[in-house]
Amino acid sequence: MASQFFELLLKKLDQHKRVIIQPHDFPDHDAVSSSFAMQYLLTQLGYNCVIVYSGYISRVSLKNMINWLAIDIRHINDETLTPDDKIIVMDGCIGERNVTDMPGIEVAVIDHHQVDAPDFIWYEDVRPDYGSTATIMVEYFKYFGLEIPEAVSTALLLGLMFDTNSLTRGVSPSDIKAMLELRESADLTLTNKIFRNQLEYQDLDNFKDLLKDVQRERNLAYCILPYCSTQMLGVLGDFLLSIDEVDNVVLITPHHQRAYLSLRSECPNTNLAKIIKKQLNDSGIGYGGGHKHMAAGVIHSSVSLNNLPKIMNQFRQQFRVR
Ligand SMILES: [Mn+2]
Repeated sequence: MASQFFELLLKKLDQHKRVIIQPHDFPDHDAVSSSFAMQYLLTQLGYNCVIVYSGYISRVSLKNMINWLAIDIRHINDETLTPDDKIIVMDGCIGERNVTDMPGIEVAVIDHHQVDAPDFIWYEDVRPDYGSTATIMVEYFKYFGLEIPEAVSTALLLGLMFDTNSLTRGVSPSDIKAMLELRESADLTLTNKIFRNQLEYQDLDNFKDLLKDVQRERNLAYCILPYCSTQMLGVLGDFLLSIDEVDNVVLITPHHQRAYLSLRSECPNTNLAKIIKKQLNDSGIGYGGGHKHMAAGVIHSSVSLNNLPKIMNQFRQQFRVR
């Protein structure tokens, strides 16, 4: 539960100055919705907040969520941050490669990834057993005895549904409780419409590429794809995981001299966050992270793309020993 420690953080924040809420870069539904909820909550408590993100938002269902729920989220290039700004990081952690170090001081981290918050943070709430940061936010509203308005509920429900793939991935009892509560106050027609329409017609080309090149080794499906967006990489990974014979997925796609990875697993004892950190961070060829059953990473541009088959082989080894 949110605690008196969060109230201590609030006491340290100046109500006359704006507070920056920063979702992780290239934010997803959970990052945007939990930031939106934090913005509403802090506004109710008398603070002035702005949501600032880095990267870009290209996924159609996320654009729909932002537009239809009128979420005020601003790009870092359109906001002037000062070194004195106080930043609350949502669904990510400062120090991780997917959280840009913006001007200002990071004072809080609220996240459900496997992360270590740095010591200089004033407040941290990291719950790797939770399916979404949205779930954590539902508990914050409860702590303050505040009702969650319809737009915020709808967004949080979407964050929870996307991150847990409709309660099939990384779910805790708290997520189920949060889902029940959110369904009471969310616009379910809008939620389902945003959730169902995840693809655009042009995305079918990525499926064609996948079906042409995908390979299988026992319960592992893997593929080095021609360029495909990181969001689509996740969609394709979930698609492969829905095949009965496939329990693990490794996808790699090159883009602008770099390469992006997406991993999925439905094996209870597999920890993909550990695997990807071992293969990329520890060997120095890139960086990655995430959860036990869902992880992502990037290979540095200094690594030749000719090495991708070799890197893929190293990942295949990880699933062989299990
Ligand atoms: Mn999340």
